[in-house]
Amino acid sequence: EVLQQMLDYYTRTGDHWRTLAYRKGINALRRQTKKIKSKAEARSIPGIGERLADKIEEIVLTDHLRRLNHTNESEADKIIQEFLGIYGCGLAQASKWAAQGYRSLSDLRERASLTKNQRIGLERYHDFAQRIPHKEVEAHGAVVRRAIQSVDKEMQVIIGGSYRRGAQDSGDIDLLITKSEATLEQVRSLVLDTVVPQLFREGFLQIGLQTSRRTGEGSKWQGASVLPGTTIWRRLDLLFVPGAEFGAAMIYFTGNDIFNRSMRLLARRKGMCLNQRGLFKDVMRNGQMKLNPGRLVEGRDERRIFEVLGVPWRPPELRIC
Ligand code: TTP
Ligand code: MG
Repeated sequence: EVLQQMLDYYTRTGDHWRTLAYRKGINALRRQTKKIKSKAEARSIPGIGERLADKIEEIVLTDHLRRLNHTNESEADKIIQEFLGIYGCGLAQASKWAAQGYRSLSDLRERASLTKNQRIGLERYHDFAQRIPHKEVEAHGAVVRRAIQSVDKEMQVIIGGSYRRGAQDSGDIDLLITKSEATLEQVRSLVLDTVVPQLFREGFLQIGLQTSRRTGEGSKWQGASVLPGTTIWRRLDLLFVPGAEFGAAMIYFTGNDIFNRSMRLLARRKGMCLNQRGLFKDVMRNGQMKLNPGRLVEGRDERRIFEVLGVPWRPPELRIC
C-alpha cells in the first residue's frame, strides 16, 4: 500500500521511470508467497533494485516511508492530479493551470477561460472518474458494432484494452474497428463519415475530442458515449485498424502497457521492431536511431507475431505485468 501511494505520486508528477520501477516492484512483491522482511530478501527478487529494496526495508521497520510523508505534503501535486482527471487535460495543461493559481475544479469553472471541450470535461468530471463495469463496456461495444455492421456486415468491432484482459472494470472503452481487406482510409471514412454522425443522431455519442488533425489523417476517434436509459458518460476510443495490421494492433491495444514494452524490447534485442502496425525484421539501428524501417514479417496474425518472436502464446488475461 505504501509503495502504491508512491507510485500514485510518481504517476501524477509524470515521472515515467520511477512509475515503471514501482509498478514492477509492486507486482513482483505481490507474487511472493512469504513475507519479505529485509533489504536482502527484497533484493533477491527479480524486478526489485537496490533503492526500492531500501525502501521496502524502511517500510518493514517503521511501517511507513519518510519520503511519502514528504510527497503527501505537496499541495500542488494534489491539485495537478485533480486537474488531470479532466478529460483531454494532460500534464502540461494541468501544471499550467496550477501555476496560474487555480486551486480547484470550481476555481476553473468560475474563473478560467476554457475551451468548449475543457468545459464539458469539467462538467462530466465525476462521470469520467468512475470505472466502467465489464458488462457496460460490452454494451457500448455492441451499440457501435450494430451501427457499423448496418453499413458493412464484414466490418468487425473488437473490444480491446483492459476489457480484453478480463478486467472487471475499465477506465475507458477501446474498440478496434477492422475488416480483413480494408485499408486505413476505408475504415476511417466509414467510421467518420457515416457511423459517428449516425451515433450522434441516436444520442449515443455525446462529444468528440477536438483533434487538430486535418481530415483524412489519424487513426482514431476519441469521445464520450452514453447507453440508452443511463446518464453516465463514458470515454470511448474508436481505433481504425487496416486488415493487414490487425494482429499487431490487437497486441498493442490489449496491453497492458508494460507487457507491450517488454515485447517491443524483446523484438529489438532480436534485431526486429514491433509496433502497433506490425513486426519488422532486418531493422538497422545506430544506437537508439532506426536507420531503416525493416521488412514486414507479420502484421495480420496475433499468434504468428508471438511465434516469430519466439514467445509462447500468452492469453490476454495473463498479459498483466
Ligand atoms: P488504455 O485504455 O489507456 O489502458 P487499458 O485499457 O489497459 O486500461 P484502462 O482500464 O485504464 O482503460 O490503453 C489501451 C491499451 O493501449 C493499453 O492496454 C496498452 C496500450 N497502451 C500502451 O501500450 N502504451 C500507452 O502509453 C498507452 C496509453 C496505451
Ligand atoms: Mg482502456
